[in-house]
Amino acid sequence: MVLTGAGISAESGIRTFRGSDGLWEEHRIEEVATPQAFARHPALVYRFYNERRQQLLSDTVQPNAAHHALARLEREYKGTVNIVTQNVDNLHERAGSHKLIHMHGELLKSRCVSCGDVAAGVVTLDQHDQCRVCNHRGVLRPHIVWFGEVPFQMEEIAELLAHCTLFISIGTSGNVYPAAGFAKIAAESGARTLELNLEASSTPGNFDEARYGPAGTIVPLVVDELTGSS
Ligand code: BJW
Repeated sequence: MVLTGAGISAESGIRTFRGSDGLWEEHRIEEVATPQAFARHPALVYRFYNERRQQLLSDTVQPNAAHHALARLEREYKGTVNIVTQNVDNLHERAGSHKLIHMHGELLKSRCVSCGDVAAGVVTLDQHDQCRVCNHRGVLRPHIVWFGEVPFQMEEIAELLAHCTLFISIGTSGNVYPAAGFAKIAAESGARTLELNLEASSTPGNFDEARYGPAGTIVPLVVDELTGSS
């Protein structure tokens, strides 16, 4: 089981949340990524996600060596590889990963708060958009898990945590739960735990082993070891 966070996409040009440049127009992520912020300042929140979609769809943002290495791991590893990503970008799937859970949602999807329809291929979204299924207006929100909301596919994730033999955490600071607690759960279920990060996360004690460096460099090396290519 591989858990990924914003650090794996940093070398693709997508900013992390809690790095020194991790602000959006002076707003902390906690100020724009909550249901309360969306209720109070919908235009601000729509614009935050519209800008991030524009960036994700620009030619300069491409999967990097770490995303490609994980797709190779899925193809070549002798066991099953499941990726659970906290990232809302689509760089894992563009690199060729298939067994993938987006626990915090997906940037390029919208959700109707009236009928629940989830639509893909979203570029911009605002208060006036109409749901393609129920036809109501002003009901489409980003398909994103905000603070205080329950992440997606938690039952499948619990199954993976209970049965995985190796748990690898890549590029996540360990500040946001429930993901920050996954390594501990996996370890308690008997898995070996490995952290790959630029620097130690907030929960280094949850890992049997850690390797520090840019994901684009260290993830391919670990994948080589796991597939016997080194
Ligand atoms: C590199 C690198 C390179 C850089 N190579 N590495 C008190 C205690 C415990 C919990 C709570 C609490 N108070 C409130 C809570 C719950 C809350 C929470 O955790 N709050 C904390 C702030 C304390 N959590 C929630 O509300 C969650 N829901 C929940 O708990 O529901 C209850 C429930 C759960 C389960 C079952 C039943 C009920 C929801 C959390 C939603 C998070 N949403 C966001 C934004 C939406 C997505 C978006 O807009 O993009 O998700 S917040 C933001 O943080 C985003 C990320 O996915 C998430 C994690 O961030 P990540 O990926 O770790 O990024 P950074 O920036 O923090 O770290 C980057 C890392 O990369 C660093 O370590 C760098 O070193 C590294 N790095 N360059 C390798 N080149």
